[in-house]
Amino acid sequence: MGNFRKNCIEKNLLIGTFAAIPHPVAIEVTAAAGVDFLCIDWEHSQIGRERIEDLIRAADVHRVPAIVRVPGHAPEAIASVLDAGAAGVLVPRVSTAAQAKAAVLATRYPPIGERGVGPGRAAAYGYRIPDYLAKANAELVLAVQVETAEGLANIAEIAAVDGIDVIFIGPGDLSVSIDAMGPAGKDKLNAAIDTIAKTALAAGRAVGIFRPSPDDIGAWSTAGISFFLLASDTMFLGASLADGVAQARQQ
Ligand code: 3PY
Repeated sequence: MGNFRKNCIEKNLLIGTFAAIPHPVAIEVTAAAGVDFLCIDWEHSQIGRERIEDLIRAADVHRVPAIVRVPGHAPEAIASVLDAGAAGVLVPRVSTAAQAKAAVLATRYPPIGERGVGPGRAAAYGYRIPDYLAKANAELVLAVQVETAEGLANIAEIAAVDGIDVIFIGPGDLSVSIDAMGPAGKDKLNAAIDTIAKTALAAGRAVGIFRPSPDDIGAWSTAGISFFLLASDTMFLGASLADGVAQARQQ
């Protein structure tokens, strides 16, 4: 099994960030900053399919595993980024066991799943298909994102689906979906996150979460969450620049 998937499954602390800037330079800067992995955000950025392959290539140069958040559940999108060499996928808005099972089928080759064989970059453009087939099911990470009221209600069934490595919580969407936005909704949101985390951990899954800042990583890590996506390249760029400008103006 690849080290990245092993670290996910063994619930070792992993700190990554979303990559939303469509240029390999941003990937190199992110990799140099010391992240354990990164997640190229195809769902919520202007990164296009062709560029994803170059971003993965840049991450590979720095030996940082790059997974891709696909824009939906389409098996073609999942296969396409895995063929490009992604270390795994993050599938958004998984709210039922059937959707979780479909993500497994799209990510894994037979006999576990139904992923089609292609001569992409991951398989050295066809020259190493047997080698890639032999290791892909063992090494690729499948994270499914639970971020709706329906997903919260169905978490036990979702977490029970074999082939899922990480249950990833999207607090932003979840807060909107369960009507727990802003400071007034904080306790309700935290209770929902806690329910998802406890249920997924009890089913043996690793648990991940998005955090916009590092402030409460320690608390969530104590609760058993191990796979963190901390903000994004654009968010860090904006926050750090705003801070620098503010400090400069004070002098
Ligand atoms: C959420 O918080 O809903 C997310 O999807 C994080 O990217």
